[in-house]
Amino acid sequence: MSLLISVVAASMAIVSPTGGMAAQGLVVDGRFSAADGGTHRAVTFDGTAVPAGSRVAVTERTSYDGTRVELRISGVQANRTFGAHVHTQACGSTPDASGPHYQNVKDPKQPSTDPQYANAQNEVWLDFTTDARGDGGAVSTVQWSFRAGEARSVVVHEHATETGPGHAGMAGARLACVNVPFE
Ligand SMILES: [Cu+2]
Repeated sequence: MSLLISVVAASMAIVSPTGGMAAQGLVVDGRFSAADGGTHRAVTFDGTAVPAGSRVAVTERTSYDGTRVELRISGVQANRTFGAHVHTQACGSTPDASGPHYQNVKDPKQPSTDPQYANAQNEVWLDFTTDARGDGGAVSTVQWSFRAGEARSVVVHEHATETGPGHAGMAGARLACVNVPFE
């Protein structure tokens, strides 16, 4: 936690050479709780893949040239590849509550499985593979900023994100979700 905060604090000192706008950031850090209908920062729907008590941290850094999102997870299933994305809605007591993926340019056809829209430049993809301890993470950098209030969570999925026509953006079941008020 303190390390992540210091990373963001350092980034805030960076000043854009063009606009004079300082970079800004936020950190969300916590443990997954079993989805029991209560209000939690982070919930798991699969206690085998993402045990209650495992840790998650999401760091967002915004600047004049785009947005960088970092996901760190620890204590989940070891040696496994998970899909992960920024979603539009907050986490809820059911996996579907987090809504579709956030898209910079919205696909008029939802759910979006067209690679022209469902791709890692138009969405924020954070797929990761855990090590033998069950720790893993990913960084995504995109050349745009989130629309206020439209990106509200990171969802961890069953498997790596697919990219082909008709399947793009799909990553299997939603295993866990962490609330992040992206700005
Ligand atoms: Cu997703």
